[in-house]
Amino acid sequence: DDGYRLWLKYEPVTIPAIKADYLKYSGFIGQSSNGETIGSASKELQRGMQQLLGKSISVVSSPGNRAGGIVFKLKSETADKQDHEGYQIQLSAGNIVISSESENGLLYGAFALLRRLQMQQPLKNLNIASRPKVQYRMLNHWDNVDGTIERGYAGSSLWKWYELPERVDPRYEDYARANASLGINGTVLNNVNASARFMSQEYIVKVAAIANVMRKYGIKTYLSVYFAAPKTLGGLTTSDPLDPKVRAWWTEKVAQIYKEIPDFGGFLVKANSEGEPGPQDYGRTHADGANMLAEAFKPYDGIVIWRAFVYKADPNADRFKAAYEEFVPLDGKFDPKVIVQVKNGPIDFQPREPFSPLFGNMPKTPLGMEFQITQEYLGFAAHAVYEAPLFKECLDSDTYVNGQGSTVAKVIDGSLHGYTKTLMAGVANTGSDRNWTGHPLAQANWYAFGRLSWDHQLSAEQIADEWTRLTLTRDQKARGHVVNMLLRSREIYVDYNTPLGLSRPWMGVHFAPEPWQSRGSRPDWTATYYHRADSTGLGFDRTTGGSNALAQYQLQVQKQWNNPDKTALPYLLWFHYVGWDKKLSTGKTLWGELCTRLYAGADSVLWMQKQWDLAKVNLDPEVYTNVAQRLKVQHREALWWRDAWVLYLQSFARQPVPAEFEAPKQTLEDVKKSVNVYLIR
Ligand code: BDP
Repeated sequence: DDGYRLWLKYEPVTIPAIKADYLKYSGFIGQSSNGETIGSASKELQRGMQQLLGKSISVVSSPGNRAGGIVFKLKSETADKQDHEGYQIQLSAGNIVISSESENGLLYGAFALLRRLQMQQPLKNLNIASRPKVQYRMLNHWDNVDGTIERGYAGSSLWKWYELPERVDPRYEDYARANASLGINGTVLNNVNASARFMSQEYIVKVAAIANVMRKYGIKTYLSVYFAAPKTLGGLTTSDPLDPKVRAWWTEKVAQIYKEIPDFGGFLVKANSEGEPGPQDYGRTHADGANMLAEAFKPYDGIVIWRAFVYKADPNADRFKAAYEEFVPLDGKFDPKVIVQVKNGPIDFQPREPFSPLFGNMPKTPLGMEFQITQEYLGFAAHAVYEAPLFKECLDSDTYVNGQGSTVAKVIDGSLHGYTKTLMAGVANTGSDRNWTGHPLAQANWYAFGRLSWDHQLSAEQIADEWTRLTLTRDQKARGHVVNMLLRSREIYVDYNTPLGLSRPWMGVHFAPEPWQSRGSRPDWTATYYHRADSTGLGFDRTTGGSNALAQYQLQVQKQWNNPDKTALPYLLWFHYVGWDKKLSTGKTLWGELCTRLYAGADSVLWMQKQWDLAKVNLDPEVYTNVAQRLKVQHREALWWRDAWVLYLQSFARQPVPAEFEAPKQTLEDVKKSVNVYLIR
């Protein structure tokens, strides 16, 4: 198994009674309306049933009173937009009936049915009704024109710009199928650090060729835009959003795009962030910039997604506070076509972050969630880290803005503030590698993101079990081992990588440990800025005595985190500077607890290897070996991380490694040398 088929493997049904049951509905597929997306739904059912049951099924356009098939039923639309994409699957008059108000819904219903059949679940009393909790469920690709992917670890870009539009790689369709099977309905094709080239007619027709494939699977295509494009591409003297010529340029540009892509999704914008141009270059606000673009979309369905990932290079500022400070004053000032997209945490996709204080604090502006699926800070494609627990931890966090139970999930699904638009985006981890994601287990993260964007109430465990069943093995015991390992993997990673609320100990490429890195092109691009280790202690004081970032949260949240004695240990160093000898709730000192976690984390990778081995007989040999080898890399690197932290922090704490652990065999200088190798050109 080379992993190409992902979770859409449709392996033959092996339980005879179940197979007999399924065969009862294999007489025909009833598709009475015509449309591209419903056509894809029928095609997928044909493909799935053929492989699951070994029987080819024909599609009929007027099933009449026939029984013994699967029938699509398009219902008339109701006012509720979210119902629109929902579906029902029921047994009725001897058929399996999939009904929805939209073709997208029928497609999602078909995939949901196939998921069930793949899991060999009985059809008795089949009665499923599901609707998405979030309206825009999308992937963000950080793919560049030259085929590279920013923070991509699975080969090069899927999009072959130089071949397009004439040659349309068949892989685009498999990509679309995989996404549609999860309910993902949008994709941003290019990097947020965008090239203006995507706004040229040459590229618009290339994008249109991809959009033609996506459309068949209910997926809208979006582009990231370079805010200064009116200047660099359009030849204007300015890109000032209040300049009439600039506005006209964008209006014209958007019209040009819609000519080629009538269902174009919209723009994603990174502006005045990490050196990207933006409205502030002209003394304007984020709202001025976003609203100008929104105006260009007025005649169309498209939207503007404006990112809130901003921070200035100010040595005295706390980067944690930056997005809130820039965006909260703009609440209510954005055009209704704008969604502000916020990363889950206040800094940047760290292995663990508190939730972003923007959530709950912009009731008049639809805020969308940005998760990172690609493992920029989670060990690239070498480490197995199942991300659903990370996503869930954020979604389940309570902002308390409207009292207890005001979770981030309720901000995102719009129920807390009555948002008219809702969005969840994931920075994609796909690439040209045959198995799409490099690490075979990283497929689970794409899967988990998609499933949660449809229904954030699913549990991390449920999703892991489902994915494992569809992708790796149907055997219950083997599944247990794999799921167990997946569920603990993120915590294990945090333990050897950034325990107790540490963050950003990386060198430039975010791969190797470099907690000693103290010089960078800006202060907040050094490791020491974040951990603040010195001879007396460690951690970033964000209480009133420090940066007071905590004040950006509701009182109840502040109470959770403002007292170092009461702060949950996973968040301790996010909010407090703690003395080396301070006794923690575990009974150990800070130094002792750090060592314990770093050692336990690294050792636990051996435990992961064991879980994987226990499942071996029920796994495909190719997949088994691939993961087993990567787990060896992971262990080697976990030890590297452990030693780097222990030796570096020890130079401040000046204490021995607790007796129960074997002190690192190397010196700090040795570790530094081994990291420096990665910096040599
Ligand atoms: C950081 C990445 C950088 C991205 C940036 C962003 O290191 O490559 O461009 O986020 O999200 O995590 O814009």
